[in-house]
Amino acid sequence: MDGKKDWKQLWLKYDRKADAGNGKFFEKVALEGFDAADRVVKSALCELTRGAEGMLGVTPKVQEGTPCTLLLKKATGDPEGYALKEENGQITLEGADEKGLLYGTFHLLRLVSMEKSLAGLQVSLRPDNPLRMYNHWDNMDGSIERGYSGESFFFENDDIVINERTKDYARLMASIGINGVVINNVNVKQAATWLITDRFFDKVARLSEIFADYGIKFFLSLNYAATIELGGLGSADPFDAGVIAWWKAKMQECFAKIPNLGGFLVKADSEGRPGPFTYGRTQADGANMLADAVAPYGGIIIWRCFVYNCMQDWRDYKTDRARAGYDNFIGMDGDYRENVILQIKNGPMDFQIREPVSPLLGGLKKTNQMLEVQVAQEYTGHQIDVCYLIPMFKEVLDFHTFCKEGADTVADVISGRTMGNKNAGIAAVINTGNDANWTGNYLAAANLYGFGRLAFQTSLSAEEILDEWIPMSLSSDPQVVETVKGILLPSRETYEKYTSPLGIGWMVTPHDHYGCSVDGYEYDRWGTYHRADHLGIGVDRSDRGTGYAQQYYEPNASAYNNVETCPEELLLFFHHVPYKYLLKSGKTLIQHIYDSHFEGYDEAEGFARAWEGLEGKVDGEIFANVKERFGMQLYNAREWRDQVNSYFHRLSWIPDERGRRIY
Ligand code: GCV
Repeated sequence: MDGKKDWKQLWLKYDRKADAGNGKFFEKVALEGFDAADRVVKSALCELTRGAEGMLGVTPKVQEGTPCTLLLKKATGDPEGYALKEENGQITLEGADEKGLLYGTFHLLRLVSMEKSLAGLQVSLRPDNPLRMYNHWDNMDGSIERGYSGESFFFENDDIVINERTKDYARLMASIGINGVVINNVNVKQAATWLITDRFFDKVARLSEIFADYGIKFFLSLNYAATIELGGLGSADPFDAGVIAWWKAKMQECFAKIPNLGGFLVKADSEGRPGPFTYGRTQADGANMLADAVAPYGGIIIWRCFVYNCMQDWRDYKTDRARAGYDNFIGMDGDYRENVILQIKNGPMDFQIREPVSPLLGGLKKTNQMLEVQVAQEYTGHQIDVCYLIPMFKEVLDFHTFCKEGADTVADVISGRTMGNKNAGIAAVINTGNDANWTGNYLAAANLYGFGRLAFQTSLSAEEILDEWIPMSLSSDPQVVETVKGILLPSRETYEKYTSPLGIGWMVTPHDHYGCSVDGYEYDRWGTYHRADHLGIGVDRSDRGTGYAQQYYEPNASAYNNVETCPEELLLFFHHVPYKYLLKSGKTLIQHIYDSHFEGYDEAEGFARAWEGLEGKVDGEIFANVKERFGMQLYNAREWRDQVNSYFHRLSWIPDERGRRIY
């Protein structure tokens, strides 16, 4: 087996599988109602051949009319939906449209890859979320903001790269149901500002065509101040007639030159990026101006809500960064154009290992919303430490916002079920780069895969996703499946245990965000404080403190407001609590901090040991890659454990009840 080739294709490696009676279904394929010349249909057929040849040794014969063993049929149904049915030795794949056909094809191949028998198969699915997007934070010089797996495969030296990986990428994305991709960083600077000009149109169009073959809409991040930087205007004021006219003409040009363009993502008035606030205008004013410019072409504007004051004084206990998203956006609920979607990070701070769900999600009742999560492991271990994030994403999706009876979970809101809207969905900051294995740590590909699958079918459990990913990516040997599940499923909680406790977050090395630095951000301008002193720790966000808890609907607001009813995993996010406070476990807060840090390290050691047991059972390169990462994770976990424990021991003077070594 060519190991390298194998690992490059991730879960689409299509190596030989047990037939399980499946080979016969791929022998004779017929199309009904679909045009074989359509680009997406072609991709589906191509994939079918590649998968059947690789996994089953069968080369499908695509023929006209029946009898056939696999009928690919156009049928009515919800957009992007499909149904699969096996009857009398024939499988019928009904696609509501070409994308449905493509997704159904990948479904079939997934089952083959998992060595499941297709006999008696019967499923009918449509995606739960209209938009299922990956956001790249790739810069045109080839670097990736918060990238932990090499450089960009879209850009280098301020130019666009198109190669074999571009198509491999599009296939991988389509196979998990991704239907939109933003290729460049939301911090749009220098050359990236020029992506919407003749300098790059040709290559951008070629790139977008590759995505079109796989039913993926192409998006770009925009520089809000392009009117100044490209247009030579003196302003980016959304009410300025010259600015409005410039964008109208620019959008006409963009949509004419980039055939598969879906719209734009905008980070404005955030972390130094320009925006409408400069001109005394609201976020809605800025978003609507752009939305009007893209509306004639069916385009959408995805506007990020990550707007906060990053020049805070740490002495100021009243200003609360957690409040900012809600405070900046709630007042304009309902003021946005129909083709604007607000993209909201899952938590009110910034992708910490544990945060409450942002109160803006569902807080907004008349505005299109998209959830933004981070698959790139910025604060969750840099794809060195293993941290399977799907359980966290599921918690967010299942959260009851209490915005509307019967349809109040975040999943309801972002799927469009709450408001009956179609411009809604979910996006993730992606964890890929040009490393041979795409994601740095091979196990981090479980997050890459899992996000797409969850976005398509929110009801899938974190474990079900692994039951797919492990056999497709590593091996279907039960020992491998069980061991890897045993590592991945608890890994988020393990990471949480040895890092910052009970929702307080941060305590990371500033800027880099890997490794422990308890006070790294404590006296800085970013609004990210733990407020620890010799008596206790935590930020008072109750009505006696910053009042953040009041941004939720009841009963969440009261639950968070009260230290007794606040979920303990978020205790320090909402309250300043004495070290001697008794938790429900009967332990004091300080003892919990000590215990969880010792436990977290021990669990990480257990993962590393378990992986050792897979030597010879998984591909050698993959084995070595993950083993090397575990070595680094253990170093990191030990530093975290000992620095956090020592810090709080020195501050509180309270000894560990179990007398373990604290420095
Ligand atoms: C793209 C955090 C990250 C930044 C990122 C920002 C954002 O602050 O550290 O690198 O910038 O979030 O989401 O815009």
